[in-house]
Amino acid sequence: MNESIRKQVRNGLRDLFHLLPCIVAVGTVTIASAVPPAPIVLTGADMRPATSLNGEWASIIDPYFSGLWSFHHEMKANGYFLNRKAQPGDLFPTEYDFSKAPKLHVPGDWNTQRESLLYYEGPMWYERDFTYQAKQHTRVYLRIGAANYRSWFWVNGHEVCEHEGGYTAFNCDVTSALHTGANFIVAAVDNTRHEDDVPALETDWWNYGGLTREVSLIDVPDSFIDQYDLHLSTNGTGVIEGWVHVMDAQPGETVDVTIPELHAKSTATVGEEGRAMIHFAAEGLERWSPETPKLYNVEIVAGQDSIEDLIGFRTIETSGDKILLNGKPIFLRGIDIHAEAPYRTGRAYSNKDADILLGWAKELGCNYVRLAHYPHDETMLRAADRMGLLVWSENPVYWALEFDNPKVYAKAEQQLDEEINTSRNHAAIILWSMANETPNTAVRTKFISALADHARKLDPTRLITAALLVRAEGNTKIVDDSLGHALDVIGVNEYIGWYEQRPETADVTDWRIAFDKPVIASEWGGGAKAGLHGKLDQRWTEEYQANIYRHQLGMLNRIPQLRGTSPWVLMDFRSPNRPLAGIQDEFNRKGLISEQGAKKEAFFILQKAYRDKTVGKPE
Ligand code: GCB
Repeated sequence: MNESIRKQVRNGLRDLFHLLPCIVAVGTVTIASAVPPAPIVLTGADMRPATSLNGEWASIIDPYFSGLWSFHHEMKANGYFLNRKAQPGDLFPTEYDFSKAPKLHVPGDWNTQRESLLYYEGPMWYERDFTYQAKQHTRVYLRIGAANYRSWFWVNGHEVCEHEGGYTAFNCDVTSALHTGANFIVAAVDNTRHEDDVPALETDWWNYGGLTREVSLIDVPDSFIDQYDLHLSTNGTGVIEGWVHVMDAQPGETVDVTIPELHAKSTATVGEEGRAMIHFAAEGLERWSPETPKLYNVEIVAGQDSIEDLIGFRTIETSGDKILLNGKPIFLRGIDIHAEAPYRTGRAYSNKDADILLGWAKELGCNYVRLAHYPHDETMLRAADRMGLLVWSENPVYWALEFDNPKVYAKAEQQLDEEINTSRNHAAIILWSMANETPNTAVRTKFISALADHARKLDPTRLITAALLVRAEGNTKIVDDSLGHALDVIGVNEYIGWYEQRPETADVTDWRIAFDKPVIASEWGGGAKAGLHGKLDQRWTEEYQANIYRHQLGMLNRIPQLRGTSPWVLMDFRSPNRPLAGIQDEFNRKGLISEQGAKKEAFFILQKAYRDKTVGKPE
């Protein structure tokens, strides 16, 4: 291997894979490899009948990237993607055997499944056998709920897709790679961090690697409904509008959208781009809201394909500095949440995880949650729809990225596309957040403003936000980050009493906000170890944290445009930035609840404020 290629391999094969599928010259051998088709984004795919591939997968750890190297250079003896079994008389040794390899559970990060993998960052190989019965006129998609961060998939030795981005679902066409009978699938997932990734090198959460969300096979007819958007129009009462896109639609094909409970039906013809525009009156519709999270069974039929989704209908707008839900001003009583699994720790993925996390938010008295700092999975969104929790959903543009790099922009935009097109029918989601705490520079503002424009084009029905850093002059907090111009709702993060000054400083802090727009106090708080008690001024005690909450809550009511708040954070979560032994032990301790479910004193302070509605303007 020559030195330059060696270096690229060390860098996670990043550039190498971007050069491929072009021709790669290695010594005297020149090999051409074909690119698999790009994965597609499906709306409502979690509602389709599916063959689950969850369960135990064989795993091979590959810290030197040998398996990926072999794949791209046809040194197939070590090409794990082939899932080769050693044969008598082989002229080369086969130095791996998935059937004897240790197992990893899918879904699930690898870090919390095996002690030796807690800190592992690099490629991991996965393999699973399954049987399949081929059907005529059917396409089969391999649905990956999320794979952090880069991933490659092979079915029976054929590469079926590659993907980048650790928090969004994608779907790979595996139709031609499958056959009736015994099949196998191999995946390589690499969570190596890079400066030009989204997020980049540093985050304040654990870089959990692996097939972290569900994996399944979905059958669809040759022509099928891939994406749709159905929402309540703000221009009329009870009018449902939107569109349904049919992949490879026949000319003149019609689409039916029916809501049986309302006896409402719309039939529309697919236009040139495969889209049928929907617009119909749904008399007697009960609007979705936190108090009445009404969901309707909606049936969509196009040719041989049909899908049934559970959708709530509501409107969301701003008017001056107000947020209007269903036309009425609302105050968002919220909490920030990471996708950290309660009790067992690791990346959250199940209905049970979602029910516990969002159940705690309800117990706090929330009507809203900020799902930080990346798109959470469908189980969280479905639970939020069901429980009546409004959602802030976030693209993983976090802290400092290479904002001047067009490739980084493309990665951020791709993840935003996947997030919106997967989740666009959740009534719970009212805010698309473009970013968290990014430096106020011209190049950053251009980057995130372009993302905001893109999000508006994809989905003009929701509000665009971002969590901004706040600057200070004495005891005045100033919100004038130029990115505010690109947002509908301004999120502000500050940590008075923790990273700056004392909790009491909040009592004498005032705010100057340069935008006539609603403001959400999107982060504030401080750390406490559950069960550690002491004086009010003793850091890490529950008393210190509770004191921050008391003073912050008093201050928030003096922000005239405040329309919501979500302190940091519901539950303690793993972060390598938090090594303080005996207190943090690699957990960010700003949770109101420990990862083992112990509620800290501050939980009850916030609960009382939310229940008594002493924070925020009366609704
Ligand atoms: C922040 C970040 C959040 C961190 C938090 C902290 O400002 O947005 O991701 O975890 O502060 O605990 O420092």
